[in-house]
Amino acid sequence: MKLTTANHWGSYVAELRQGQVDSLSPLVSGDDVSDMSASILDTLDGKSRIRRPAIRESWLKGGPGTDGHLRGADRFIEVEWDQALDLLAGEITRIRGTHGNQAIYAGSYGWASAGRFHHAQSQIHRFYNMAGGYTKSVNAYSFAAGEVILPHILTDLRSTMYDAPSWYEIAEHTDLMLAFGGLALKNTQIQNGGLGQHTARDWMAKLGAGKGQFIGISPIRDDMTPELQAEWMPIRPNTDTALMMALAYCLDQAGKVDTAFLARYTTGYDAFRPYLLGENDGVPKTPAWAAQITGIPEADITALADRMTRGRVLISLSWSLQRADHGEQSYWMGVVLAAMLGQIGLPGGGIAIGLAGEHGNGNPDPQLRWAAVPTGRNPIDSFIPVARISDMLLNPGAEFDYNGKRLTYPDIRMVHWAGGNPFHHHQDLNRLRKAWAKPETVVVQEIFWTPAARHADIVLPVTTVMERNDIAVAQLDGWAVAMKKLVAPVGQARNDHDIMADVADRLGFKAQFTEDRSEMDWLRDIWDRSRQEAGRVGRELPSFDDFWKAGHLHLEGGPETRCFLGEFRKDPIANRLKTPTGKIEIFSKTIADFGYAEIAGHPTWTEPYEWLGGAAIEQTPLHLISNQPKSRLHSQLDPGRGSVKTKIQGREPMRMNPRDAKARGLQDGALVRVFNARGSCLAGIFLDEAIMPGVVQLATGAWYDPEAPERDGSLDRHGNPNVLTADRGTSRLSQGPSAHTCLVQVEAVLGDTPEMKAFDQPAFASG
Ligand SMILES: Nc1nc2c(c(=O)[nH]1)N[C@H]1C(S)=C(S)[C@@H](COP(=O)(O)OP(=O)(O)OC[C@H]3O[C@@H](n4cnc5c(=O)[nH]c(N)nc54)[C@H](O)[C@@H]3O)O[C@H]1N2
Ligand SMILES: Nc1nc2c(c(=O)[nH]1)N[C@H]1C(S)=C(S)[C@@H](COP(=O)(O)OP(=O)(O)OC[C@H]3O[C@@H](n4cnc5c(=O)[nH]c(N)nc54)[C@H](O)[C@@H]3O)O[C@H]1N2
Ligand SMILES: [Mo]
Repeated sequence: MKLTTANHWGSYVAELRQGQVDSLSPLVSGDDVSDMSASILDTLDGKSRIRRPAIRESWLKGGPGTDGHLRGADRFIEVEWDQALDLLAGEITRIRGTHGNQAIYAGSYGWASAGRFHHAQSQIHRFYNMAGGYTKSVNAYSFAAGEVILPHILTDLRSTMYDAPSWYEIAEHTDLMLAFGGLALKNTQIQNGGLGQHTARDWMAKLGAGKGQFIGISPIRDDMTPELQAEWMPIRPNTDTALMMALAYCLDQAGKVDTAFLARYTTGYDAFRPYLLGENDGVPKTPAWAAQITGIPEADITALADRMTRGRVLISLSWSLQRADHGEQSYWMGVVLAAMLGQIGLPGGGIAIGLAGEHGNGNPDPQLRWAAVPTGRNPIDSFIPVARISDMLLNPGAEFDYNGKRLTYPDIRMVHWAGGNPFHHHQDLNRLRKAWAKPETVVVQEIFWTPAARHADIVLPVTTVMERNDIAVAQLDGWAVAMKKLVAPVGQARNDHDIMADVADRLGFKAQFTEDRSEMDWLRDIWDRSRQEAGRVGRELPSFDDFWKAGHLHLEGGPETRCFLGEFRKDPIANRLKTPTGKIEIFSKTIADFGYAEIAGHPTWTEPYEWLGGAAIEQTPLHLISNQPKSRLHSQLDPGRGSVKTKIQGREPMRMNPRDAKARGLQDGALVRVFNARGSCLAGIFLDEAIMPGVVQLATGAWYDPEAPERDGSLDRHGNPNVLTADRGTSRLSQGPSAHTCLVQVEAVLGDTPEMKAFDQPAFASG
């Protein structure tokens, strides 16, 4: 039997034999499905799977709050579902009654799985909204700094995704693209929510063969795929703002600034220009100045500025740029530079944000707004910026700044996670472990014994997409795919929805939570509402039954030119931006009035807290780029074949320039210890000229594997870069994560090395 299935990294036809999935092949034959696909089947019933509900031993024996510091070190006791859910319902009742709903943190950030209905975050948020509310999180790890600064100066981040210049449009119109942070093809393997067909590589080949010239400005050469035939301009990490300023300086000095554009569409150039020219700080932002900071030769900067004065120029900013100290600045300065060129709102020109960040960003297929599970309203207004979780847990009652507001950290007694892995995504895991020891109860719903599950008190086993029915829609690529149940749940795994429904039952609101609908009723409802939505924009979707039978749908429509901010360009009065002045804000009075010392009213260059030009290079001379992994989606399916085959001696590979390896006497394939004052991990060395000297690259996602979990600051045996990164907000404006700001040292590991155990089951005690 053949059935369709889908996930964040592709769509497939599954061949079933005797109740097992025999094989998966791409839904669109010949599709460039990623290596991640290889990991789906071998993890399904693999050794890392959670098979039964489990409770942390000290918590079960001593009650809530017992030995929180043993989270991650304690044994587990497997229990029946009824007992686990009674304990959970009892805890929710106790905490609500004693401390109020805001004492429950259920922000539950993370990617979970594709599927409109069984979306873990939607389910848990719907549940807690009905249970009286919870402390939530705002913004995403991906682009928190961008999400906060962009509405002040340009437009919301969502429209930079949905209206982004498409590959089609770039191929037609762009003469020169400056890709700050590159256009990493590896990142287009996935799309949040699902994707029908991988098209980015073909588009990049078209771009490479076309008239446009591409410059990858990045510490890593392969952030531009060879198909693009791009030039590589290696840059010291976190110094892009300085380069942009020098380019702006050259344009200004050459009289090439589009002053008519600035006058009509922007405000504040006159406040910024004295800074650019050094009139108020005595530092003109010249190419010579930027050369010192960026490591890019002065002449190359001057020549690049000159090339930018001809033809249609697109300034492209990756999301990675802003996951760095003062990450707001590269976005602000990128917008200013594009404004000075005067091409914002023209096809293939101006500014693009997040292109190639996922498959859909740049994909020219038609888009549709798909319906989702209604999550309701949260009656509690307590929230944190998403990456402030350790700060919150460590400092209840403390005040902090965020986007012009003075806020207070709530006193969290219970943490509940479904569909995310904070021991993957958060920075400074040693600090997170200390913070994580504080709540009285930690609940994690997971498929696998991930580090987050191992650090919980109540662990509830959850199904994968292959064990339930759902609908994958690729918001940005025009596909919808029926995700059909292929196999029976492994062990005692249950759907997040069913788990929450049974807890709701114990708390007295099951009927409200489920609306008395079955799984298929929900899918039909989501489909029917999407169909109405489509009707409003003149599109006709088939009935649910026809869709389900066909297994997939691809919206008709040719490649689209979206012309980001084109309407604003046509008529900046009628189509004013949502910024306070309705214009692009080169100077923002709002931001200036917040009075944060670290962020002025216009873009500035400020040294990051750690960088290759700073004092810390004495002890830690290498800049660590912990970018997105090529072989995984974050930490997902790390135990799977596609990821495991990339490991070196069972550890995460770390790429290093041969020059830096030679200086340390390191051979290709050697095991190393990577360390700084915050922590240390093991990694396997992969020598590669594609990494600029002074930079090392260790992707995120290796499951955190502390050698001595009962001790603070233990060595991670596997290679999770977040034991090294700093837990510091980008600035008080957005408090975004700054993972890409990190210096380390690397040394050879001699003698015996501890075994990596992250993929094993935890230790169990009998009940
Ligand atoms: N150093 C550093 N750190 C980073 C970044 C970086 O660049 N550098 N990038 C950051 C970014 S951009 C992001 S988005 C985050 C990603 O961080 P996360 O989104 O937290 O990472 P994932 O590994 O995708 O975690 C999803 C978890 O959900 C589980 N899961 C999947 N499906 C289901 C389901 O149906 N139900 C339940 N209950 N669980 C499910 C998976 O098994 C997995 O453990 O990481 C951030 N962290
Ligand atoms: N295969 C795969 N694809 C993914 C994901 C995944 O886990 N796996 N995750 C998805 C998610 S959640 C997100 S948010 C996006 C993230 O998309 P991005 O944020 O763009 O991804 P990264 O891989 O962190 O960074 C891209 C490149 O930016 C460069 N870079 C880092 N710091 C700097 C800097 O200071 N200056 C310059 N010029 N370049 C720099 C690095 O060389 C890096 O390879 O990717 C998505 N795509
Ligand atoms: Mo992300």
